[in-house]
Amino acid sequence: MSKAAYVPPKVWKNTQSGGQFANINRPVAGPTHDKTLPVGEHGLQLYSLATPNGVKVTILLEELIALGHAGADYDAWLIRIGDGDQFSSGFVEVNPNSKIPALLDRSVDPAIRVFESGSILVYLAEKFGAFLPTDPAGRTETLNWLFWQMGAAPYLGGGFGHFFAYAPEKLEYPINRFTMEAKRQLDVLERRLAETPYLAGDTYTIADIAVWPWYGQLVRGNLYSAAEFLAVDEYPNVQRWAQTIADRPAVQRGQRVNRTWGDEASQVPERHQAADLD
Ligand SMILES: N[C@@H](CCC(=O)N[C@@H](CS)C(=O)NCC(=O)O)C(=O)O
Repeated sequence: MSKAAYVPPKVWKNTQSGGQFANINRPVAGPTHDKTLPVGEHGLQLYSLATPNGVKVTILLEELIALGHAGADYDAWLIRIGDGDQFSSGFVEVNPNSKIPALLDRSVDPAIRVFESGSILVYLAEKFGAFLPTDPAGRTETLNWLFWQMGAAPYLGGGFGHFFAYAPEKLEYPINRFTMEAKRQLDVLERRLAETPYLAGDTYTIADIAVWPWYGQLVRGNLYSAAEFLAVDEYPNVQRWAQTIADRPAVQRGQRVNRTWGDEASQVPERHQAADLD
């Protein structure tokens, strides 16, 4: 028997429709409770969780530290988004959008807040002069792919991933629509990475750091258990690039920070010094 078609009311009403994350979805912004954020001893205070958007920042910080930038040492505090930590008054002061990752740079006076993972990557790359080329062509191509990721990934995560993995029912229309788009995006990357080793050209940049946790992990079978469904063998250049990045020690370290799932040895819920990862 087919389900009765949904007829939208004249004015939308908030009826929870279930599915993973239903408990944190709400139609308004702003804090739900008063709570200040913890502060550690380093200049950089990161408030995050090891989701694809979160690990972009910890991977870059670990890369900067590996390059010898002592000022990139950081405190990483856990924000449990399933428990609503992103709605505390302290978090909302750092990110009015209530999403991880959020960074507070207290090494400058007054402190600078940085939210949106793409903005955080640019901020850190410029602060330390690394992973963002300075010549106009290289810088622009890096930003092209960084902004591509910021615009594209919601179709992968909020679209494909949501309906394929998390929605309470398997619905053919949205799964088809977003699979079409996810595969198109993978083909965009495949064609680019057939031309150059990294997204912006010959060097590894913040564009690769932004795209890898989503599309690199997808083709490596680590996102939504969707590798077979998406026939990821069709994207050999994306796979080659994804493996090259996965092999970097800083990428392996960065992925463990603020992680509270998977095998226990890989979990580092809070990071305050390099030794926490050793
Ligand atoms: N465009 C944002 C997206 C951040 C985002 O969606 N974060 C998710 C986790 S990956 C989050 O905090 N969700 C909690 C919520 O929506 O309440 C960025 O790149 O920083």
